[in-house]
Amino acid sequence: MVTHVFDMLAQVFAREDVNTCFALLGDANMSFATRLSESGCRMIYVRHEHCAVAAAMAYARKTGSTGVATVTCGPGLTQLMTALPAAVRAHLPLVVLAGEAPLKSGWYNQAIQQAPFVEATGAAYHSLHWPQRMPVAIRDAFLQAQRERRPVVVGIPFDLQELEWSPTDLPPPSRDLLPHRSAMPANAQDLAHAALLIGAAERIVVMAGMGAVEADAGDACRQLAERCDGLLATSLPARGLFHDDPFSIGIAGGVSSQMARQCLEQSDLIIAVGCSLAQHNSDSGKLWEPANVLQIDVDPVATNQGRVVAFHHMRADAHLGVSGLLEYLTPRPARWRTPELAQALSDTAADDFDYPDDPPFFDPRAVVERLETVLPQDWELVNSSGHCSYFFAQMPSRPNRNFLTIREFGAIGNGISFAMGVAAARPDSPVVLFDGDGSLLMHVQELETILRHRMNILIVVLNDGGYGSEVHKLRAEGLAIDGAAFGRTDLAAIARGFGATGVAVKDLDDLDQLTADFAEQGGLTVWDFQVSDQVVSPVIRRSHAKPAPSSSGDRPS
Ligand SMILES: Cc1ncc(C[n+]2csc(CCOP(=O)(O)OP(=O)(O)O)c2C)c(N)n1
Repeated sequence: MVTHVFDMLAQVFAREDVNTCFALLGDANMSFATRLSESGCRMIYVRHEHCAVAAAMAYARKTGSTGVATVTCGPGLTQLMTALPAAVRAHLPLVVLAGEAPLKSGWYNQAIQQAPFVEATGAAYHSLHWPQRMPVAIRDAFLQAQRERRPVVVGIPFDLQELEWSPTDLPPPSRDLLPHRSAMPANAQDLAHAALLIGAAERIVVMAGMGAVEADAGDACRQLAERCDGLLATSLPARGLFHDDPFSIGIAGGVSSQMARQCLEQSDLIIAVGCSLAQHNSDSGKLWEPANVLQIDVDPVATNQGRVVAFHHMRADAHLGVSGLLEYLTPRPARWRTPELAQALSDTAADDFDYPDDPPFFDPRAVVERLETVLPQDWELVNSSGHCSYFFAQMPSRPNRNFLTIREFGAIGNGISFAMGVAAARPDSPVVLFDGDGSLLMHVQELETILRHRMNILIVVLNDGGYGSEVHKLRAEGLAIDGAAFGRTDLAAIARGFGATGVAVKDLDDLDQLTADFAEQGGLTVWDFQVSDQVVSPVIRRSHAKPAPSSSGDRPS
């Protein structure tokens, strides 16, 4: 049998231990993808290229491996312009094999300069035009993606892929070459300095980010908080790292609960562990002063996203840094960590702003409160974006190991893809996606992919009849909401149209039975909750503080 370059490409990917690839086929990648599938790799064939890369992102986050996707040239590649920057900002290693237009033709309708598109997103692009070099170049793409923690796209003209290939030895895979990176301990001087800062502070909050999650520093952070009479918090992606600790205040950031905001305001030292101190993490600097921040990180920074974020730094792995610090600290009496505070933390609603009932629509807070109690603890949860994400962020009992949110590029429409990536990574666990109607409809075609690949996904939609984020902001500015309030699409009927289970939930008391039904049947289910568009998250109440009357714009449901 004749061997082609596409056979070799598939072999090189297989040697990189790629066992899952998200794909949408076209002339410039279908031979490669088909061979990769034949090599035993699980192919997840999606309906939009964006979703291939977005699903690979969630897969990479959940498995700790490099996410892999393949798209065709030209229009296949240009569809990636929202997913790639999101992956860059979330520091996710991906390798994407994109076709390129054939070199032999003087004209090709799908030809476009691909490198500028990809490079504009912050991802790397390598155009491979010399077959003999491809095995090493692809291996190096895997090395680069892992070392730089960003997407690397390799573009290969499809006429080159069709060339005959004389089999030769393939290079050792990236796993044989990637330098072993031992965790970095803290420097003794830095530890002493940090201990002095801690000694001088009275109200300390230990705040963990994804660096702490990855370094498995959760227990050390709990000990640190206990030893210095401090409280615990996380960034949004690290939500749930301290879910069962009575002195956890939950998420630090724009979506903080009212209690968390109070505690952060009282704090005189934030110890940010493995946390990049992004804008939203401090609610754009509103939650604390940078002078009160000690950052423990392998790559500490003075500024991030246009702000000074920390004056005190310790360069160390999150786990080793915090454990080292523990040796320098003696326990202090519990003045802040009182039983009364623990009680208040567990009893106080995230937001108790009073909104009048708006029948027949649910208050989104009531929906989330009920979901928090009925959904099994070991199901995987995926939070999407939009106004509803504030409400879905308030599920304090959920552990981080079953939680995923990737929001660094602020794009809506990723929820379904992220849920598919998680379902691929954790096939034994049901996945619950929390989404808004606008975000879901942006890539609703993927319901078919979920069904075809027999994934167990429950989609919970807070359906407020449009782009709630925009509706609330326009209203607050006294502007017409027509461009964002479209009326409530019947999402349950849409789900049924795809062949899934769709339920328009009318009574929260039905949720126990509905949960039991989904647990038993599996597959794809959509729960459509029609929620009031009059309940505004505190995030928007704060940022648009001048409510002005305007019509609700609801179409009768
Ligand atoms: C790709 C993209 N397009 C537009 C926006 C602007 N935007 C932010 S939130 C939002 C509304 C999302 O609506 P939905 O998913 O229904 O959630 P809701 O805000 O109603 O809770 C929009 C359009 C965005 N962030 N990303």
